[in-house]
Amino acid sequence: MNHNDTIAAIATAPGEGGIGIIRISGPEAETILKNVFIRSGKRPEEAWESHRMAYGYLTDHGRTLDEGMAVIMRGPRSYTREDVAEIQLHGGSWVLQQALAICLDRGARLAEPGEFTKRAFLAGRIDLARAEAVMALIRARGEQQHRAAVRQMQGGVTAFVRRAADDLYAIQAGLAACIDYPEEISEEEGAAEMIPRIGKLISTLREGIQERSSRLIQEGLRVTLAGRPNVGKSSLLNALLGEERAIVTPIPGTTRDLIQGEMNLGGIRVVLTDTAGMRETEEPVEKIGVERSRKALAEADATLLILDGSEPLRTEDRELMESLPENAAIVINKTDLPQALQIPETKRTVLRCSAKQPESLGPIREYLIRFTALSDRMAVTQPRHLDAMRRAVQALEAALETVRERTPDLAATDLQTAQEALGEITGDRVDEKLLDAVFSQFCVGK
Ligand SMILES: Nc1nc2c(ncn2[C@@H]2O[C@H](COP(=O)(O)OP(=O)(O)OP(=O)(O)O)[C@@H](O)[C@H]2O)c(=O)[nH]1
Ligand SMILES: [Mg+2]
Repeated sequence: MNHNDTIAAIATAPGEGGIGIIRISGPEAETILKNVFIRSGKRPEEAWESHRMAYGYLTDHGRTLDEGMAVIMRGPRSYTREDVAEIQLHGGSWVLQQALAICLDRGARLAEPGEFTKRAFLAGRIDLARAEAVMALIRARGEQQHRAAVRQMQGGVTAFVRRAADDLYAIQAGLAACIDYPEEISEEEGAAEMIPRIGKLISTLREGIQERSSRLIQEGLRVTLAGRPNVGKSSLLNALLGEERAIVTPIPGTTRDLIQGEMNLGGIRVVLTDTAGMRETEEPVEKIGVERSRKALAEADATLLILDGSEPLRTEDRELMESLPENAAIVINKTDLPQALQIPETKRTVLRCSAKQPESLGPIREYLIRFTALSDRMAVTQPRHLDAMRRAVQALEAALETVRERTPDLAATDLQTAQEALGEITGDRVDEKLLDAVFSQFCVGK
């Protein structure tokens, strides 16, 4: 990819919209803009003022395509630090495709996904974690995801990682000094000094990782509704979602496959999974369904074991009560009917509701919301960053081991590996391959 040419793309989402924006960045941006956009009430030779919107017409060799507004933002005061032109037109896809084609005809090249942001990164305007935050923000599907993206965009992740990298530099320098100048400080003494410092850095990074909170933000809370057939799992799923997501019938064994729906609790996405009623069966389809139910149960962050309050406890209910993990709560459903259920003593949380009475579902929501609490020590949330942090911790642990064994010179390589892993997060140390991998996940025009 050439980083000195001029790129162009439609920056707005595909489809019809009130307005659509063409974005151009690079040395030819202004020339192309002047060539295609005729300002109303101004002579062509009159200079364009930077960062000021002009009203006019997009034209192609004298033929008017659309009316709109345009602006030139001369570098370095622009998103990419290059000259950037933006043309706002009516947001029809044909108009925008034509407008883009005209800009390409005048010498621009179609931008690759994320190429504008990549240029901002290469120009040193933003670090890699902040560039990724732009995409995370665009993709945010809930309050907590959005909050994490804003924190990352404002440099929270970068600051955390750079502080760790600085501590690591100091450790590396200390270690190098005692290897290079053994007359000033013995290797033994020097190494002994490093042990608590490396240990502290490891715990700082470990704290920042907070796997559970990160996964909650990225993937949401996985909640599985379990129970024998006909207790009202699908009815509860529908009632919690407020929509008729799953089929409900009085016939036991109605649900055969996993059915999922999403809701939002405390700003966290909650993915509810309704399962096939658990029972011994020889019926092949249902058998697979029961297998899938077991798998969903194993992967869940929280489980609700549904029981039918209008019937006495059955063997299947009892077996599930015994086999489900400790964190599974019991939900006694059908409280609108005369109650006939007696349950054995249990340490589990027991909730009561009726799927037919939406106002009775409050306790279930309150119970689940407890699982959505996030750690305030969490520093990184994106999978790529978590992976790099984990590798840094691993390398530091290896270094600690070597230093403890009084062979500090061998620790240097591990410390360097840790330093490189941290550098991948901010982009202080990256290769073209990693950059391409990161930016290819962006939208075109961003
Ligand atoms: N009165 C009453 N009936 C309910 C309630 N919840 C579910 N039902 C009824 O119980 C029957 C079974 O409901 P489903 O939601 O299909 O039960 P399920 O657990 O998904 O059953 P399977 O898919 O067969 O495992 C249906 O006739 C529902 O209308 C409730 O709270 N009160
Ligand atoms: Mg069902």
